[in-house]
Amino acid sequence: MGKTIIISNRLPVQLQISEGGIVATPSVGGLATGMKSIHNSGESLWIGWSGLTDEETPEELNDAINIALEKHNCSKVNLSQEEMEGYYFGFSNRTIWPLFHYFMEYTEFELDFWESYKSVNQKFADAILENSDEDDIIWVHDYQLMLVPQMIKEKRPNAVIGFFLHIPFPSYEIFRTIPWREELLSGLLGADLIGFHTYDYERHFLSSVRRLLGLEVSFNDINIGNRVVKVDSFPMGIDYKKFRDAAIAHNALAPENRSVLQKRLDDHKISAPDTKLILSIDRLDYSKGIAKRISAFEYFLNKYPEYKEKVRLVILAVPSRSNVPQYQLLKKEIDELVGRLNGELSTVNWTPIWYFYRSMPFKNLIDLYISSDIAWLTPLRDGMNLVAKEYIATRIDKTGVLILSEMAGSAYEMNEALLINPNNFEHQAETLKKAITMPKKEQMARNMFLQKRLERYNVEVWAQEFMTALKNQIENNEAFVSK
Ligand code: ADQ
Repeated sequence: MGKTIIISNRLPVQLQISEGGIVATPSVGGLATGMKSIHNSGESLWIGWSGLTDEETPEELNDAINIALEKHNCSKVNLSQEEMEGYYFGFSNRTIWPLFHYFMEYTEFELDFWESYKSVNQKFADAILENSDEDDIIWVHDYQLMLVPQMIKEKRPNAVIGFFLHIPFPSYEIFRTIPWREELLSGLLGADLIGFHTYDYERHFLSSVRRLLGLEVSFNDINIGNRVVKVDSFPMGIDYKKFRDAAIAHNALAPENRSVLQKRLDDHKISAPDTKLILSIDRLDYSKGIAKRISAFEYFLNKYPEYKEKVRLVILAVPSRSNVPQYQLLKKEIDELVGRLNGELSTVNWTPIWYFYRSMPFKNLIDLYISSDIAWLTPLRDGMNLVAKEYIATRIDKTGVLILSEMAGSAYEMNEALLINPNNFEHQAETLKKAITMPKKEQMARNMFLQKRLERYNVEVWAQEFMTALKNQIENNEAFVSK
């Protein structure tokens, strides 16, 4: 086998153009971390968009940008503002994203978006063909690039291609509403291995393939005539050691060296030792159920007024896709809900919700994780949800309670968490009460199991298992063809 080619919408580096030149710094997201072991070991190339449109990239700096990216084994696909509007903000985030998260009412079926998606996927496929050799292994990531596997296979039938979807795959009843459903499925079937976070997403996909394309599916193999496509679930893990070590290092910091946020959190603990801190961290996205969570919190405080001044909800929402109208409306709705609830219930000693709308540096994320008694994550749909795993990894002394939505992929592996239906306020109020009053011993017993599993099935293992399965599938197909 040759080198590994990784393809995702965004490259795992951030570009900064300043008078001093171009600086490319590695980004710290889950995917970048997960692929690090593969990307850094041996020969590997990562292909994706740089984060700057053509209009934002000065012509004279193009070569310098390419050189800066090459140092990180990255190669960029150039996209114009118009392409980003149609392919990314359009088809990816106004068609696929809402539909795959079961938000039919937000889904737009626009022919122009689709045309742009197709042509940008072709651009990615061309960049891969140009930058790879016959014996390379190609791993395509996520919903922005679902047509790429087939586009490569058409030109290079022997290419070895894996595809992983980071978001849910919806049920057939939802998926079949897409005007270009067959094209999307055929696009994916260019891959030799297709991976999902959970068994349910895998089943939904197989059902759509069987019913829409009429292909023969046996267990998790799809027979497409000249070869077999394997479909499997690979629940994504986190860099467990990184989170755990960061929490240990943070706990060991002398008070004067702690961050401003940590000092504020410490002061809060000292001045109100009986007050429980409840944390939620998400991208500001309607799929994450932030608005419902605020309403559920209000319901809880009204049902159990004895907890007023005894709990505080910290909401950290990361700005996301603010070019899409639905996200602008959601931001407004959350601002209003937080403002109203705080306005109605605050006392001189207590603000029920602390709301941060920003991206935070890693060290502040850790501050929040280690200082919170409870993590309350209520996505209405979520492919996996890594925040749930990160929270548990940072709980060095094993205390802390995770309340997690059943609608998150991570709920399948995190049975020891308190699982809730985000639409059921009554049950959530009971669950919050249970979390607040849970004895430490029980918290520790639950987290011990969760931590063990997260440590064992970390993100590196996830990436390696996918690569091993892909290689096995190629061997199986070679045997299949020679039969
Ligand atoms: P996301 O929807 O982005 O990912 P998630 O899995 O929770 O959701 O990952 C978010 C990441 O961003 C976490 O690693 C978290 O630490 C970080 N983060 C969150 N808030 C932050 C903040 N304010 N500042 C800085 N960093 C912050 C998509 C899918 C998920 C799937 C992942 C991985 O939607 O379902 O779990 O991909 O496949």
